[in-house]
Amino acid sequence: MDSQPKGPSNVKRALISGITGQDGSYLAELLLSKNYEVHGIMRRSSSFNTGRIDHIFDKLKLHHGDMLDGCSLRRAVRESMPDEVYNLAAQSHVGVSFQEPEYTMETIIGGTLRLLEAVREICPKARFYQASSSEMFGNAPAPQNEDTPMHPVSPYGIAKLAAHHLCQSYRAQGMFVACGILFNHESPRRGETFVTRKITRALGKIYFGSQSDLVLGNVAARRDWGFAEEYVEAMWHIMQLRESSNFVIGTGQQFSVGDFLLLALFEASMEPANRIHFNAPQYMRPVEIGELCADASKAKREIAWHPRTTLKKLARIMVQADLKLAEREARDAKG
Ligand code: NAP
Ligand code: F7E
Repeated sequence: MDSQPKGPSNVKRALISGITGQDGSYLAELLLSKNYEVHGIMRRSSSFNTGRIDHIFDKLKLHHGDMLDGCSLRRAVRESMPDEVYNLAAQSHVGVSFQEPEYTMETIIGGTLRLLEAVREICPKARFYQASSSEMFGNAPAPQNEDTPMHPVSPYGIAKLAAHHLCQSYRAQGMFVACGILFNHESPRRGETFVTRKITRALGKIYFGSQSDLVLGNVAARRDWGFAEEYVEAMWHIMQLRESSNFVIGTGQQFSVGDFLLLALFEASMEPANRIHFNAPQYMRPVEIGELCADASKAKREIAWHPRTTLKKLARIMVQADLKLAEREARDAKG
């Protein structure tokens, strides 16, 4: 069955897996601003998991589904009949992937396969975006671009590379399947266990007295960090091209975790040196990637995408948001 019957107004429809995540929420906002009908797949949880999309909840069409459940994915595709599918759902934490390798592989490889198959079966002309990752490069020398050989070291990176290869196969079979190889991107909506947000959230809580110490792992690791809101713009642009291909998206600037910590401390005007601990064994990874840095020249050339937010500015945005959040929590706690 082909799926392109549009509504009377010819409105484009998008389906986002992982709509409740950091990127899903920014992408949903972007697509709504472009007048898309936005559908999202959200999984059942025993507690609310819609905090990042509550402000646009009424404008979205949400479908219960899980990347492990092909029936639910097929139903979501059938009910939404999308023109564009954005596959953002994943167990996305690299550290956790060492402890939950099977679940990580299942959500990322199996989940991507199930969604690709559902699209091929129900709406083969729909365009498909895959959230590939710089973690796929492993310890390949920086800077990394679309042609850099990939040697992933974590279960997460290996799963993302397998899903990336699956996407190349479906593209070769004639589907429009675009892969964005995104480097780390952060925001005040970043999950609180990723290192940048862990740092800014802790500074806010330490400032307002609800946390005593910040315990970190390897602060020497170097990453290429950008602002998530700008990265979802790249996703959309990649999906509007005549032909699908792979794009590296990143800033081209590399900083260590320690550098980010110093920027965040500066923005918060804090010096709690004796409360910050490094190299804690529980946060060290069995295998670590030393440095990642994007060569995003293809994106600059072909979709005119370039990052606008420096790491210093990103640290300021995140610190200010987390100081406000911690202040609100402190006020609520007092009653
Ligand atoms: P995130 O905040 O962790 O969001 C992940 C989303 O996937 C959430 O909506 C989560 O639902 C959903 N999900 C997880 N397991 C699922 C399952 N079994 N079935 C259905 N949904 C499931 O991640 P993000 O930072 O927005 O990243 C989006 C995508 O880009 C991910 O695939 C990630 O691996 C990839 N990526 C991220 C970065 C980055 O720096 N942020 C870089 C490269 C690639 P809940 O809200 O219920 O947990
Ligand atoms: O770690 C080090 C850690 O967990 C960054 C995901 O979005 O980006 C993300 O993966 C670095 C690593 O991100 C702590 O060892 C030190 O070297 O914030 P992270 P990540 O692993 O780079 C890629 C591109 C994705 O695709 C992923 O989905 O920071 N680090 N101390 C720490 N990391 C954490 N989480 N916690 C610490 O205490």
